Amino acid sequence: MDTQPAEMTVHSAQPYNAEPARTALAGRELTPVASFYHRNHAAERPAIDPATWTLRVDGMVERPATFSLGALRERFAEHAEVVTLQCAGNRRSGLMEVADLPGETPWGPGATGTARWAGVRLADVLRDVGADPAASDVVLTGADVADEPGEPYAVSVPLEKALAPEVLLAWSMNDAPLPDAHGAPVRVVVPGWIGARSVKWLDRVTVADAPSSGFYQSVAYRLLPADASPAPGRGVALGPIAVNADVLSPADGAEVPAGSVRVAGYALAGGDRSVVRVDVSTDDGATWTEAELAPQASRWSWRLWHHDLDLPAGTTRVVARAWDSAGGVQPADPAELWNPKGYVNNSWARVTLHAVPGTMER
Ligand SMILES: Nc1nc2c(c(=O)[nH]1)N[C@H]1C(S)=C(S)[C@@H](COP(=O)(O)O)O[C@H]1N2
Ligand SMILES: [Mo]
Repeated sequence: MDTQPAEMTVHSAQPYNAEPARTALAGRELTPVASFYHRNHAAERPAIDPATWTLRVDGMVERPATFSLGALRERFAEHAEVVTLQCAGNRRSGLMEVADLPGETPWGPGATGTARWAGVRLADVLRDVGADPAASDVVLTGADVADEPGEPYAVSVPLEKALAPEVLLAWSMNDAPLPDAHGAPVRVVVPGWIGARSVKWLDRVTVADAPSSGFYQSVAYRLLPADASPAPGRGVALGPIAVNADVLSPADGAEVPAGSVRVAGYALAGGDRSVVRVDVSTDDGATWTEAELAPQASRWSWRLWHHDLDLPAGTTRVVARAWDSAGGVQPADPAELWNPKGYVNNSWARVTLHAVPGTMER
């Protein structure tokens, strides 16, 4: 795996929010850790000693329990899954071109990445403590506390998803120990759901009869109509990712030799849907050609695609859109998608290429 320090666009140093260039994600089933985006809410990463770390599991359970890392490893079988994480704010910059989103991070195309995560199934832990089947939600709390809102990072997922076999308490990423920056010693990985549900630096798992009342569940990560303002409980809590795709290479604005140019990207269906088709257009969606889809590493990972274009000299805007197995297709226009927190920009992917005639050295 690539260990070179990758160039990241740093949106903020504290909290550390950074994304790779789109080309760093191109053509790879697994994103090297050095090119994996970072999305944090607290200025400081919590300092956790894995030797003394414990996970508390409580709430509506028969036997509340505390597990050390060693206890998790001994008691439960290890499972690995290739999973794409994607921040709900990925591609927010496209919404900011429609109308400003003050205070929100202007993510480009890189707030997403795919890794092989290994750890134990949350379901196995919940069964071990006797989670009450009458419960509805599982609250996942991290050890990090942001000054605003001054509470630990906590969100919830429905009990049904928490019990699904793909949801992991992961201690490894791309076959190496989970890096501190990505939530060591243990983070949650909730495949198919927005990145916000994959809680890092996991501290506590609480079985409950309601979603988390914390800020990150009740105010943030909710989709609001364009004319509403965020307030507790308003809007729709985001869960499964909406079908999305992007062009990953060439870079937006790249100069390429005229003639045959390979355009490559990813598509992600989200939830338990799958990508069934990706189209490419060079006439702003008047006509489309189907791209070639690569085999998928797992049902929870993105689907890489490519398409060879024959580009005339001059400027061409390349547009791509994906379809999912529920018949969902990406919408054309970010203006229709604009929302007050700037989530879920899944409008058509667009990059502009400048093709230069014949004389370029190859
Ligand atoms: N404890 C904790 N978990 C967290 C966050 C956080 O700030 N604190 N950010 C969430 C969000 S919004 C995303 S998109 C992913 C990002 O994971 P990464 O930084 O490993 O890429 O972590 C999620 N889990
Ligand atoms: Mo996120």
